[in-house]
Amino acid sequence: MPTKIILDCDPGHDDAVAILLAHGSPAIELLAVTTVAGNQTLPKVTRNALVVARVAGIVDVPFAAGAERPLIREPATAPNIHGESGLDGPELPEPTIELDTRHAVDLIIETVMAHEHGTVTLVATACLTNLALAARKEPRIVDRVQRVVLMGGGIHVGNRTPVAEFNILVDPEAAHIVFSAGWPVVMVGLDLTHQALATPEVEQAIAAIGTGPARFVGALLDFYGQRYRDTQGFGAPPVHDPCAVAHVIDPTIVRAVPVPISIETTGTLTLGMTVADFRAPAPDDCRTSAALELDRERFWGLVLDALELIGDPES
Ligand SMILES: [Ca+2]
Repeated sequence: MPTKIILDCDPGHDDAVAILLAHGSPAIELLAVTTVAGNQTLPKVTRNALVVARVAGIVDVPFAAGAERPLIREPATAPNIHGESGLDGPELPEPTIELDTRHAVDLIIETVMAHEHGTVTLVATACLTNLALAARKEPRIVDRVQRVVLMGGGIHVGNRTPVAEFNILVDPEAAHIVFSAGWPVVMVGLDLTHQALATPEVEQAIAAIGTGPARFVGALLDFYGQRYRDTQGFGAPPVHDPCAVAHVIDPTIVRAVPVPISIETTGTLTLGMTVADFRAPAPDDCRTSAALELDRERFWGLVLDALELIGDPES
């Protein structure tokens, strides 16, 4: 049985790859895609999600827009990495599916409540505003979802600051709500995603598939890789978001260990830090875990297999 997921995202180059992986993997049933302001403004990331739906040939999954800003803080975007559109690089076709009229928070709640207890996984690859609002609006979902798997944070490294990762830093109060809600949380942070580099060999393997979606991903990675080289000193770009989807598909590819994790919401130098306590073995009731080890080859194998399976929807 494939795992049912709701994907909450802010496309975003790596979000686009996450959507394609979720759609193309036989191990995943994509129930809904929801968007939140992050890499770019809400209208831009929402449009981008619909663009990816067209490229991937997704026609029967609801897409809904959510929070247009963090709970408390001022909005922050990442045009330095994702460009003015949030998805710069490839030509972006006109979307062909309509946005669901519901707010993302309501779509998340209704979808979770409509499925059997313990069968829906929430996958978040953006700041956690929508998930926090959903948990507050309908607290029963906290017990009802199987777990939350999120790309964000990091144990030993940040990207937006020395110790904070973008998704967590943009809305640390929302992250605090999600990490302390009581549902199981798997944090797929920078320690893990910095191992998921789109090397020239990976780009060549994607190009060799030769389909429209593969060319789209290639153009995304060209732009994204250049920005990572120019602004962050990476030789090849870390493709963060599909790592969270990969953990759902196969936890032996993205390996996590239980550890208590708290979110810094008041530090002057450490705001948005995901503080993990490795001083002792995690207690039995620990609900959080951190992904630390990636099987790189099998991870890219999942992405390539998904692209192969998606084929050429527009031809
Ligand atoms: Ca993202």
